[in-house]
Amino acid sequence: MKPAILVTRAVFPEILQLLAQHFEVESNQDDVIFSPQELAAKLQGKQGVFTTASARFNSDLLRQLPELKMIAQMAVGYDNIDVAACSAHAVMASNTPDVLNETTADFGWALLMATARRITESEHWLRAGHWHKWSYNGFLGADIHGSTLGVIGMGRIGQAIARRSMGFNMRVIYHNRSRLNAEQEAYANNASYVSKEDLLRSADHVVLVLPYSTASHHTIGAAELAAMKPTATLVNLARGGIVDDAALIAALRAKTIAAAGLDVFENEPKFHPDFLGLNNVVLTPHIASASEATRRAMAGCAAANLIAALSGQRPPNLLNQDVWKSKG
Ligand code: 8YV
Repeated sequence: MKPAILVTRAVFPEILQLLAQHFEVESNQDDVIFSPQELAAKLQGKQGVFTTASARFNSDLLRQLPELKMIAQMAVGYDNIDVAACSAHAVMASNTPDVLNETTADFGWALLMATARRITESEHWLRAGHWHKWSYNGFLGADIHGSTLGVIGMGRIGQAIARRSMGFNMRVIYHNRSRLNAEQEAYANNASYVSKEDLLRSADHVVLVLPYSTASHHTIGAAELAAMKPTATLVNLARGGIVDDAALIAALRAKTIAAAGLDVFENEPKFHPDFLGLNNVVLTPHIASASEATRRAMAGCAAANLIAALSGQRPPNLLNQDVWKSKG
C-alpha cells in the first residue's frame, strides 16, 4: 500500500500528479487554511505532509501524530517548524534552499529600487489624477548607484543580492552571525564584515535577509531605526517579526528614516493597518520567491524530499540529520 500524505495548501496540479504516483494523497485545492485542530485531524494516519509556512508544526501537534515520518516544506524559511520537536518525535523535516536564491535576490532589488525611487508612491499619485505639471522637486528619492548597501543576514540570498550591486558601483557592508570566507566575500561584491551598529550608521540602504528565530526577533526596533541615516531605506525580505512594525511605523511617520519596502509583516497576512496611511512605504504580499519558474522549482524540491524520505532515502534537504543517523 502506498504511504498516505496530506498536502496542506493548493499547489501546482503536476505536483499533485507526481505525488499521486507515490502516495495516497489528500489534497486541499480549495486552499483552506487549517486550524491546528483541523491539521491534527487531517494528519491522522498520514506518514508525510507537504506543507507551506502557513502551517505550524510543534510538539503539541506532533505528539498527536505517531505515524508521521516526514514534513516537507515548500519554503527555505522554516520558523513555523520546531525542528528540535521533530527530532524528539523522530520526524524528518526538509526545506527548499537554493532554488529561490536568484529570484528572491531579483525581488530584493525591485523592492529596494521601488522604495528608494518612490515608484509606487508616484504611480498612485499619477493614477489619482494629480499630475498637472512637472516640478523640480517632485518625488525626489535616494540614489542607488554609488551608495552603500548594508545586508543583514549574508546567507545565500544575501550574497546574491550583494553580487548584483556590482553593476551599481556600490560598496557592500554586511552583518551576519559569522563572517564569510574570503571567497564568499569576493563573490558578494567584496563585502566588508561590520558590526550591526556600524552597518546601521553607514548604510544608505539596509536589506534584511536573515532567518527568523527568537534570537532575531525585532533585530530592527526603535533604537536601530534611530541609528540609521534619515535618508536611508530599509527593505525586509526575510520574515515578519525581524522588524518591530510599530516602531517602524513611528520612524516612517517621524521621517527618522526615508522609506521602507516590506514583503513580510508581523502576523501576516494581517498587518498593522497604519502602514496603509503612509506614503513612504512599499508593501508587497510575501512574493519575493514568486516567479513562475521558481515556485515550480520549490514545489518540485519539496516533493522530491518527501518522495525520498518515504521511500527510505535521505531527503536531499533534510534539516534534522540526527533523525536520519538514529535510523541507521
Ligand atoms: C515562500 C519564503 O513562498 O521560502 C521562504 O522562506 O518566505 C517564500 O519563498 C513562503 O514562505 C510560502 O511557503
